[in-house]
Amino acid sequence: MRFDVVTIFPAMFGPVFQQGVIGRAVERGMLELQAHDLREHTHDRHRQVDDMPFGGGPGMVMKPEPVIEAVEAIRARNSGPVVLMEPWGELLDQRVAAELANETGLIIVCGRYEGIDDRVRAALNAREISIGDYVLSGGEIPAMVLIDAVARLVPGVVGDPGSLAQDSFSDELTGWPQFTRPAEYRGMTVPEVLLSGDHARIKQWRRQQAAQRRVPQRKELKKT
Ligand code: 9D3
Repeated sequence: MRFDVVTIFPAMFGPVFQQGVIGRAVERGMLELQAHDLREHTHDRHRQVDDMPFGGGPGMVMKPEPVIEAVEAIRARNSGPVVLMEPWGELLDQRVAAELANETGLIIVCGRYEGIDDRVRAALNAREISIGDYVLSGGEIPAMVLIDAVARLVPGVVGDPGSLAQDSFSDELTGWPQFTRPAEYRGMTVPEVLLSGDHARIKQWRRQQAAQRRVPQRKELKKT
């Protein structure tokens, strides 16, 4: 799967795409990730990517032409849908990530300032996605979150498919309490059942613990 990101801060993406599961998948050629500098698609001397909002008001708005021309340049290599990272977008969840993982690629535009000129959304038939109801300073970190969530669903990216979606999405999020050696540390012990070797009892204990984690702070993590 191919991810092309349009941003005024392409350097933010280098280190993130070189680490861990994603970094290894890039090295193995399963994923292609490229960050494109929006300023490369300006035509004026000041390489201006923003301008004052029509109608007045504070802040600046991302100009439409550099964004549309950047996406047009990427189109030759990436036929996937365009996603605009915007704080008012559709909330990212595992269902949205799984849907996007079916694509051969994504073209992701990171918003900055007060937002992107609204003609871009219509012109590119773009989907707007937010990662949650809190205010960040731009769409770059949200784009990294989206790429991580989608990329690990691409077959072969996560080495052990058993560590992916075991029984359900909510189980994958919830999991159960984990312990490793030593069996006792400063008087704190590991639940006896995990040392018992009784796999049926262990499975039952883990299911019950996972259910308990969904109560009370995350009641919305129902079985799906
Ligand atoms: C009142 C005007 N605000 C937007 C309706 C201004 C504004 C706040 C924050 C404009 C841009 C931003 C920067 N955030 C993002 O670009 C962003 C974001 C976020 O802040 N939270 C969660 N998901 C995302 S995706 C992109």
